[in-house]
Amino acid sequence: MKSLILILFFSALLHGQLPQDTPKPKIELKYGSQREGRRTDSDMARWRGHRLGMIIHYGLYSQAGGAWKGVNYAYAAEFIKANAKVPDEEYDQLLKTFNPDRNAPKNWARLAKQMGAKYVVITTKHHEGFCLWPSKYTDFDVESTPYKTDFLGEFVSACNEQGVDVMLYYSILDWRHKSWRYQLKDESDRAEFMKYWEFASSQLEELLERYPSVKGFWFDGTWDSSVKSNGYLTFELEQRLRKINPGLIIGSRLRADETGARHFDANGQLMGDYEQGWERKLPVEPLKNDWECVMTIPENQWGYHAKWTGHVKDSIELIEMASKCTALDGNFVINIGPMGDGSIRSEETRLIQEIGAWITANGDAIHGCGASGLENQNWGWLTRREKADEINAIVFNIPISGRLTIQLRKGETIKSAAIANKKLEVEEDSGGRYLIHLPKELPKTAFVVKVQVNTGNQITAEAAKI
Ligand code: H79
Repeated sequence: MKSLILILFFSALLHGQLPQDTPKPKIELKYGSQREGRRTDSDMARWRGHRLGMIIHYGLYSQAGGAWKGVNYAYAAEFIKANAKVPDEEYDQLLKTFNPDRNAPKNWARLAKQMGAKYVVITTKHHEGFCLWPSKYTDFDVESTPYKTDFLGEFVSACNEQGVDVMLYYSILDWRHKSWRYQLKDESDRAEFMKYWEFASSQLEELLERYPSVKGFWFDGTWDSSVKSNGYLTFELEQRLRKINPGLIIGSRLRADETGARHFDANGQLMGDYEQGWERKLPVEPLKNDWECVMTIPENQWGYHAKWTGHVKDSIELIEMASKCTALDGNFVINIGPMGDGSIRSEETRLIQEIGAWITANGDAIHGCGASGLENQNWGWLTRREKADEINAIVFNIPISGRLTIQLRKGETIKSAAIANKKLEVEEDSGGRYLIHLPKELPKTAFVVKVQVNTGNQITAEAAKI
């Protein structure tokens, strides 16, 4: 009898029938995720294929460069109003001196293209509240400055000319608008906040109507209780925007559900189109959802700061991050913070040129590629174009042995390997393991070994989810 009970117990364990193994019941949500798995339409496939982007932080804060009245504030330059506790009237003086070079929009679009960025995210309104386009809904905008004309529109046109897609950054949090609330303590707060929500929603619709070529929104400043405890508002806003442009791409940061869960609903499903929580950090393995990482060049500066502190990334570090993101099925977006007059600091110009030069030579291992379906090795990152029988081995760390290990899956074999059409010796080990012998003379920077693979029946959706 005892043994029968034991057998029944282990059999139940094996089949996952014990109470502790029963899956959590699904919570009925009205405002949660609207989709299972990734989007499969062509707009999303285009975004996913970009892999490399640029984000630009530009606003009134760009003129201050991280200092106020001669005092330097080390924390993020775009926070200068908060860092230096500048009253509105005093901050407003920056309107009078906002007069960037008229060529800035064209120059930035050209630089994005030069870097190999396939899309640009630009701040239309950051936490400070200043709008880079002439908005019907506020005077705190570019029309009230000596620049006068539609800076954002000029930038969108310049990007269109360069063939670079545009996404618009918009901060829901607004330090300037009188009706913004961090939390809703009573009915009067709620009434004001609803006014703010209508203001923000109208502005977003205005942006879509003014710039129909825009591909999506990059939302920020949605973490306060006023927003997250009213998740239905973010749901309704998402629907409202998709009505204007059904192909719109919206990151998860906009969204909260009715339980207050953000990015992922209470059932753990992603809300919006891609994971937007990868700010200045990268995952360690491919994710099941689409995702994007935004990265600063210095530690935590987005807007222009005259005095960068801490470690400043170099081009190879950023190129490796871009390669890693592609290998892990995500997009990589590098931030620049133009100066008040619209010019780009020399450190950023140099990085853009160096990254661009590398991408010109090796970009086909990044653009349009994704996870290889193989295990990444210590020497670098493996990427693959959908259904391709060619794998890109992007090498950052040359093994002392002079040999690259590649572990294929059952049924796959390597046909050949080459660096820039120069064939390399390939040695077969056991169990699908291959050793690629590197030549003595190697490029001075990261390089790509193209590996032709006989895939047998292995290339399936799981192999390269582009
Ligand atoms: O635009 C750049 C920054 O200015 C902006 N986001 C990037 C893209 C930014 N705003 N605030 N922050 C970055 C930092 C805010 C961090 C916190 Fe929080 C908000 C700490 C607590 C609330 C995020 C949400 C981390 C924890 C909860």
